[in-house]
Parts: sequence; C-alpha cells; structure tokens
Amino acid sequence: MERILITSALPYINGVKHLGNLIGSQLPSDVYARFMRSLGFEVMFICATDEHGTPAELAAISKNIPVKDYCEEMWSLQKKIADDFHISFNYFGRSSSQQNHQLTQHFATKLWENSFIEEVEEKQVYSLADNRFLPDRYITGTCPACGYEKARGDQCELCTKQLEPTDLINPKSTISGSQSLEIRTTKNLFLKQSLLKEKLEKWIETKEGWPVLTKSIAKKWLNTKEGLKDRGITRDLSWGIPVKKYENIWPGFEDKVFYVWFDAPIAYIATTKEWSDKNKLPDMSWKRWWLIDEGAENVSYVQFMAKDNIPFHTISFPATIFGSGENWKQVDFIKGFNWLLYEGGKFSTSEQRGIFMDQALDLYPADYWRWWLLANAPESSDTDFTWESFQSTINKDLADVLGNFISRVANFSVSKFGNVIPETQIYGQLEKETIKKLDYHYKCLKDLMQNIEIRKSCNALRSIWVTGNEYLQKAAPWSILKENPEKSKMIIRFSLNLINLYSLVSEPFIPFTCGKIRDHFQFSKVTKWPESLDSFLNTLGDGHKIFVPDILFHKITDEERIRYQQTFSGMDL
Ligand code: B3M
Ligand code: ZN
Repeated sequence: MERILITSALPYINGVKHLGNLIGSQLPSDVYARFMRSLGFEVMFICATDEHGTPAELAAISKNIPVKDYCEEMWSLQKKIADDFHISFNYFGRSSSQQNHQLTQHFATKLWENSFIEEVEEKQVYSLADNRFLPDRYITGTCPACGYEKARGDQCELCTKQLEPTDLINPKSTISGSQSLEIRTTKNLFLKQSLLKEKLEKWIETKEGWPVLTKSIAKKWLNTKEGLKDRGITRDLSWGIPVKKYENIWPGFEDKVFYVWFDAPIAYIATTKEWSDKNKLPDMSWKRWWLIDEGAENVSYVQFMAKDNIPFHTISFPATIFGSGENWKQVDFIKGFNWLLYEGGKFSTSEQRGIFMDQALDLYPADYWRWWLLANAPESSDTDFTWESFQSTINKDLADVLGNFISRVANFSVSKFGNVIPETQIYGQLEKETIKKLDYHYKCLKDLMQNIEIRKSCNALRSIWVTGNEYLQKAAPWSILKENPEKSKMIIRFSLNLINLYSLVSEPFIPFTCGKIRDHFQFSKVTKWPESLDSFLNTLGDGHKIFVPDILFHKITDEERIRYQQTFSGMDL
C-alpha cells in the first residue's frame, strides 16, 4: 500500500476538549501520519468538527447565539488549538459542510433504493414548554429501580439500569425543567443493519490484525441482539442535515434531520471532498482515496478513536457503506484507546476537573504534553494523569536525557573547536558498537510504529536517546582532550551526528522541538528516514556550522506542580 488514509474521530463541536480526548484520537493519529510521511508514504490525514445533534443546539442556546454561528466560532477555536498542538491534518473540516449534506443524503438515497431503510412509527416524549421532541438523554427523573432522582431517559447512571423515558417517575425536560411532557407518535427512518449481520461478521473475521480492544467490542455488539438492532437515523431536531432523497425532502420528514451518528462518519469522506473543493482540485483528488474503482484499492485506511466510538465504526458506518451497494473504501485497521483519567478520577467539563487543551498550552509547550500523553497512551488499559508523573517524565526524558545531551555536546564543541564541526579521523570501536545498539532501537521504533504501538514506540525512542547519553558518558571527550585531541574531536563529530538523528526520528512525537533543533543546526531539510544508520551518522560534512542552542526544555518545578495540582483539582479550595 503506497498510500495511507488516516481519520481521527471527529470532536464534538461543543466546548474545548480535554487531554483525554487529545490522546484518544487526534494525537496518536498525528504521530502515525508524521511517521508514515517520514517513510515516504503519501498520507491523507482527515478530521472535522462533529457539529450536529442536541449538544450543539443546547450549547448554542446556553450562549444565546444561533447554532450556526456557535458552530462557526467553535470550529475556528478547535482548529486553532489543533494547530497549536501541531496536529498535522491534511484538512480539518466540518460535518455541517455542504459536501456532507450532499453525501449523507446520497447514502440515505442509496440505502433506501437497496431496501435497507424503512419508516418506523415510534413513541417519543414531547415537551410542550420546549416545543420539541426530547431525545432520551434530555429527560430526567427518578429511577424506578433505585430511586436515584437524576436518572436519565436512556439509563440510570447510579444503578446503570437501561431505561425508557416512560419508566421515569416525575420526568422533566433537562432543557427547561418543565414537567409538561406528553407521549406523541412520530416516525423516523431506520437503517436495517440487522440485514447486514452476516456480511459484517464475515468482514470483521477478515481483520486478523485488529487490536484485541477493537475486535472484542465489535464482536460484542455483533453477537448481542442490542448491537445489531436496526437503528433510527433521523431525529426531530432543527439543526442537522435535512432528510432528503433525490435532492427532495423525504415526504413526511420535513421537520427532521439525520441523526448525528449517521452523518458524522460520512463526514470523513465529505471532508476529503471539502479539502479537494477548497483547493480547486479535480474530483479524482478525493475519489482516489475513497472509491475502490477510482484508485482506493491501493489505500490502507486507518481510523483512530476512543473505545466508546468503536461500535459505530465497526457496525453502523460499515453497514452504511455495504448497504449503499457502492464500492467505497472500508476501514482496514481501527486503533481504539481506553480512557485517560485525571489524578485518579474522571475529567469533568462541568466541574472543570482536569486539564483542557487550551489551558494546557497556557502552562507548557505542546511537546511537553505530547510526550507525556504518548509515552503513557491508554492503549491496553486506562491511564492516570498525575502531576508527579508529568513532572518527573518531562524533567527526566526531555530535560535531562534529550535536552542535556544536545546542550553538552554543542557547548563542548563550540568552546573547544569553534563554530564548525570538528574535522576528524574515522569512527572507532565504541562508535561502531553504539551504532549497532542504535540500529537495533531504530529498527524496533520503525516496526512498533508500523504496528501503531504508541507507548512501546516511545520506549524505543527513549532508548535511542539514552544510548547516546551512555555513549557520551563512556567516551568522555572532555577527559582525553589534552592527550588525544583528535579522538576528542571524533567523539564530538559523532555526537553532533546523533543530534541530527534525534531531531529526525523524534519529529513525529515532539515536532516543534525537532523543527527548532533542525533549524538551529541547519540540518538537511530532507526528512525521509534512512534505511540504516551507518551512513546517516556521517552525513554532517566538513565545515558544517555549529552554534550553541537555547535551552530546549525548562524543568517543571515542585512549586509549579503543587500549584497546578490545586488549580485543576476541580474542588473549590
Ligand atoms: N463525535 C466523538 C465522541 O463521541 C464523536 C466521534 C464521531 S467520529 C465519526 O466524543
Ligand atoms: Zn437506578
């Protein structure tokens, strides 16, 4: 596969996301995109804001602005924050784009033509005060099973009992608090995904390489009746994609829109078209990524998401594509993530508990957060962010190991040999042994990244940094400078080449710092990773200018740590 298509789960439009959302999809997908580009693959890295559904409407109501304006404003903010975290999307679009309107309606039309859509009458709660139907999550009341007074219309969070809104005692609207609710009949379009159970099962069986987390969730939903229940794909809401077929309103669905989870995955495709249209490219530019017959058979498609999104990506979206009867590209690999906890508990927007992406950037550079999150990515289990762990990881890995090596080598080189790389003899035994060790860790890093093993990749990268430090400690150019200046020069020349290597292979993880290093030392703009390190560790030619860089990583002090532990605890101290 010489082309790699990568999508990151679309962040809901409402609110700035927290660090858990960042490590749950955008950040690991960025590392993979950067890595695959470094190997020379053509990469299309797509994401967008997920703008429909009740949360967007309610957030706009709370800000007292039209939902369209709210989404515009929040898209800009989320785009800026992603840029500030150096997330290298090829395009960051919007699920409310015209392209997604058109494509969502296209898929609905194809599904209807192929008899995978039916109209179903159902009972729904209508709020007279809010003048609207209420989705289950917007009805609250007392749980009939345990008496919990804040149970929701779909589930009681306390005893986890699955509920229908009509089960609740004294139900009321979460929007207005009104209790004047009534049950009304409404009709919605249902995607008959149950008809595709066998096709989906066979398709999932072909995915040998899927991580255990992904495959187990997919199978769970496939094998329980609940998972393959036909799903409603329209809602009685005003904000969303109008329910149309053949460009015309679906009769009887004038006041309805498509359900947010029906249109959101389609936005992966639509956003690629948005990118193509914005760049005034021919249609082939986006179709070659998504239509098998237009070239997508050579594409490897990888999705990144948090585990709660896996069911929609292994059942409903593939069912939508299969049901369309058209030859769209299906996902090849799904990388799902567990949760990031904060100091032993959950992140909470309402309680402002935990660190949100905008706040994080006010405290420390993006690369600090990138490194800690990636080195502790919640892959096989949930991970807990603690300020102790953050402080010690940053101070050790980045400041003491990586930063310190670079500044010691540059300072010694300039102070003893001037602002040019020392001309020197060929490398000795210790350098050859070090290259062998580095080659081993480098090969591990490439293999682990090809398998999207994020934490283990960070361990391999850290081993590369540590190997350099061990070498410098052992070679000790300062101790032999007097009696063997030529050997001292050779050690420094080798070490300056190591800085070139570090700033190349660390780029997917800490891109901003690596860019700074490569600019400062004027390393080559060619950033394709070498096959082997032998020749690479000799690329800096005679006369290469050397200057001492600014401190790359300032350590996190105990005073800062204690202050931030309090600031973000979510409790009124
Ligand atoms: N907006 C993310 C979430 O559940 C959801 C992902 C859509 S990806 C098509 O927070
Ligand atoms: Zn209960």
